[in-house]
Amino acid sequence: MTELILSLDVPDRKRAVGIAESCAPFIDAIKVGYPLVLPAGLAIVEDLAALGLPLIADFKVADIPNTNRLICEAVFSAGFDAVIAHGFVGADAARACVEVAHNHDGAAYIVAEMSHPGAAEFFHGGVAERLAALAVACRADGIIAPATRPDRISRLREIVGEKTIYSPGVGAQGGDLDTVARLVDGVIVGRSIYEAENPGAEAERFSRIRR
Ligand code: NUP
Repeated sequence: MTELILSLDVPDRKRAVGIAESCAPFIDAIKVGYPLVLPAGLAIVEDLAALGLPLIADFKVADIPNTNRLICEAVFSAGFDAVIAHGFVGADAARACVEVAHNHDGAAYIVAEMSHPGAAEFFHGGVAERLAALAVACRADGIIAPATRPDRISRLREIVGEKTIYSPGVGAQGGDLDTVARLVDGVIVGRSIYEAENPGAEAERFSRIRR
C-alpha cells in the first residue's frame, strides 16, 4: 500500500477547505505550504483538523539551528504533524528540526532531491546521496525524492533503506503514478487533483495506489 498525500496549494482558505473535504475519504494526509498558509494564516490548521488527517507542513525549513528550532516549534504548536526541511544547511540545522518534531511526537522529512528540471543543477553529482545519508544520520523520519526521476528514487532507497520516502512530481510535473507508487511510501499530488473539475473524483482515481 502506498499513501496518497494531497498537496493543498490552493491560496484561498474556503476553496482549500472545500477541496480537502471532498478528497478526505481518498487520501492519507494533507500537505500544506506557503501558497496556502501565507494568505490563510496558520489558522488553516484548525479548519483542516476536523478531517482527522495528518497535516504536513511543507516549509522546506532551511536556516541556522536556532531559527529552525523556532520555526518548527511554531509549526508543531499550530497543530501540524510533520515538517519538511532542507538538509543542505547541514546536519546541525536539520537535526534541530528532527528534535523538535520528535519532542512533539511528530515527524521530520529531509529533501534529498527535488523534482523540477533545475534540481539537476545542484542536487546531482552526489549531493542528493549525501543529503539522504544526512537524513539517516540525523534520525529524520524519511526523505523527499523526485517522482520525475524514478531511477533516482531507487538510488536514494539504497541509502535510506526502510525509511519513509515521500515523492512529489506525479501528474503536472510529468511523473507516472503507478511507476512511482511501487518505489515509495507516499505519493504527493497537487495540481492534478485540486485543479480537476471534480477534485474528489480525481483523488478517488489516484487512490488506487492505496490498495
Ligand atoms: O522536490 C519537490 N518537488 C515538489 O513538487 C519538493 C516539494 N515539496 N514539492 C512540492 O510538492 C511542491 O512545492 C508542491 O507543493 C507539490 C507538488 O505539487 P504538484 O506539482 O503536484 O502540483
